[in-house]
Amino acid sequence: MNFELKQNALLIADEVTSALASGVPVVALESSIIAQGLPYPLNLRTALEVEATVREQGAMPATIGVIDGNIVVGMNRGQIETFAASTRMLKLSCADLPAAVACGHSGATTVATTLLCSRLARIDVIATGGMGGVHRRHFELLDISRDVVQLSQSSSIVVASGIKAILDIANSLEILETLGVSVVTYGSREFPAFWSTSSGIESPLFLDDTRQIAATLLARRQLGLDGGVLVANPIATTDEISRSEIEPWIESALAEARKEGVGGKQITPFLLARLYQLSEGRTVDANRKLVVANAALAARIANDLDDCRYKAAGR
Ligand code: PSU
Ligand code: MN
Repeated sequence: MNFELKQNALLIADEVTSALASGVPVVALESSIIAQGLPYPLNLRTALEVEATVREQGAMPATIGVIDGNIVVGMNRGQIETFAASTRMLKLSCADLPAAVACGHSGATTVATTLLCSRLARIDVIATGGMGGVHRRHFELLDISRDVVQLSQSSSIVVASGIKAILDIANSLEILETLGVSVVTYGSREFPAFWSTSSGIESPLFLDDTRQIAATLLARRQLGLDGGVLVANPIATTDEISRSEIEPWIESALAEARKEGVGGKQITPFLLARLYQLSEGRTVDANRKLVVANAALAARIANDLDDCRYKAAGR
């Protein structure tokens, strides 16, 4: 077989290139939440609302996905629509990305892959819904999201509403600490639980000044520390589903996954889809609101990051 590796599989949208060149803050957005995390057509509505929110804050959105083997940084509307409507888009984690690039496949990027691709494009800030972590069944099947490992190797900021509540939040925080990721909760002392403001766990750090969050990433770089910062942004109390209400649904979705033998990269989309049904749409509505709020906060942090750099350069 004649096989030639492409010279440059990184396609950065013109708008994003100009923003990066002229110092307009850029926020990277993942596409697995579109292709696997939310149902159609709410996934499309959410993706567009997230992009519009970033723009309203004076920043440039860059939704990332892999199209025919190219890493696209700044997907256009048609591309986002295709990802939203597709029922069979691949979910690409870091282990899958090289083969997708080599073979010319298309697929959606998780937080982990988005971290990898956004570093290639020199984008420092990512917004998502909920960070991956240690799965609750880890004691019988070791399942730890690549999101955690990748953030420990990427000098970036991920803004999320904590770690998804379908996971083992306490152990996820432990492994983040082991790997040296800075975990900061914005505006609260308690670490949030994705759809709920409360996890019952005190946050490792809390900061309510976005400039201090930006400075934390720069301080990591000065200290020569690899890896980045997870910013946990609690869902608004008016939008949340309380922990006591959601926990029985999570338990029954987990029991179903177990019965049906769902595992690997299917488990997260399966649980999110079951919770959508069990909650009669409430989890998805909350998910949409929290990811929009995370995008707004990410844009402000990206802006502060640029200001900090500007000052540090003594200009
Ligand atoms: N946040 C959401 N919905 C999602 C995700 C995040 O609100 O669907 C996705 C992200 O792409 C994240 C992935 O990286 O879930 C985690 O998957 P896994 O547990 O297989 O690593
Ligand atoms: Mn996994």
